[in-house]
Amino acid sequence: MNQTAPQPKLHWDIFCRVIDNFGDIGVCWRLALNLAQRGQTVRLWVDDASALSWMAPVGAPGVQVLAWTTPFESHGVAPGDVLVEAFGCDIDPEFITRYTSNLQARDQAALWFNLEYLSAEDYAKRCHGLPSPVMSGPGRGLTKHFFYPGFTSDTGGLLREPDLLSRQTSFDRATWLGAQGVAWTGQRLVSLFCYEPAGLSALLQALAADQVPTILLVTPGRAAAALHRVLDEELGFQAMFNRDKTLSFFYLPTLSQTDFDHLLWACDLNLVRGEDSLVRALWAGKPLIWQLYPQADDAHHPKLGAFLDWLQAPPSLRHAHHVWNGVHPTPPWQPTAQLISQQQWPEWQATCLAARQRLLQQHDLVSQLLAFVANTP
Ligand code: TRH
Repeated sequence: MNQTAPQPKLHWDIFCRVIDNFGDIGVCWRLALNLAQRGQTVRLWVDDASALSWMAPVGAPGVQVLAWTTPFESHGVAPGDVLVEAFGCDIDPEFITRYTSNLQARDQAALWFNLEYLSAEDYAKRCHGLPSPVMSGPGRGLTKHFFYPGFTSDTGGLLREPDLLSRQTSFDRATWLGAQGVAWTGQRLVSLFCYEPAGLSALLQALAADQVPTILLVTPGRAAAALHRVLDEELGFQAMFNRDKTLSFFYLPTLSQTDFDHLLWACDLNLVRGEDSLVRALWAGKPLIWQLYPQADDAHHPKLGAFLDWLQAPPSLRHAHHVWNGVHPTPPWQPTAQLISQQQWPEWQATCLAARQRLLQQHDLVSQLLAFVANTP
């Protein structure tokens, strides 16, 4: 469901600091693109745009990427109508000073959002949309608003571009795989995009032990490195591991975000991580196992629990998530082959499709942002 009411054409400034990995810029780029697809004009200020060279190699009409430097060089750019601070970054005071005086001159309220991380935990519902009065600095007296993405209609929703379903419908799996050089003759396909999951060895053993031939499509970077480590240091010494070569490996280059989506649509099971790839795997509508960004205080454990509850995951899918994330390691008496097997596929598939269907009934994140903006005097 997309909100279709005509929207004012506004100028947006999105600010993004790349802390770690690719999620910060990945989410901000998708947000910028999504806004531009709906007629908005977007400047994306980012302190490290290097990943965009492969994530979004051709850019997008309506989106301008600018270097967010320290000290801030605004290059004389006047602030737009809407400000978005992604993931708790702070916009420079010079820019806020100009934004504030523009608002005062036009007698307008601030359109200033603090875009937060995605979680299925209850706090996202409680905090979504809350005002945050600015008490000091050049923006003193203005009000920002918290914008929490989420999985239910009482949150800010998920990023979903208007043409997603039509693009999925016209996607041809065999053609796309051929173009990537994957020699696919009907094998089960599993994508691997992860950190260093506790359950990697268990999953590889389970896939190799299953009767169905599987190709693991491995993304570069941490996922490929983690795989090599497990193969070299653990499984390489086990004579029985993958003896029949049921499991084979295909190493991918970095893909554009568009092709990363295609990868998820092409696979039968997606192993994803972080934030943006989880959302994309949900839209792919295939079984998925999510690795959360590991946090020192195990804050990712309740986050995983909340997601599995929302997903209405059956016990086998919960178990796979727990093993994958090292939440409850596989008890020694449980054969790892049970972690994943062909019998579970229909149930996992039905669960993920039902979740996708629930999400499709809700407003997407950009529709909600636009509605919020349209309703602000
Ligand atoms: O890279 P991530 O692990 O990012 C994470 C999360 O954002 C998390 O919330 C944050 O706390 C942590 O970093 C520090 O995973 P994520 O969010 O899935 O982002 C990956 C992006 O990279 C996503 O937009 C998809 C994109 N991508 C491609 O475009 N091409 C590729 O080939 C690959 C492997 C990824």
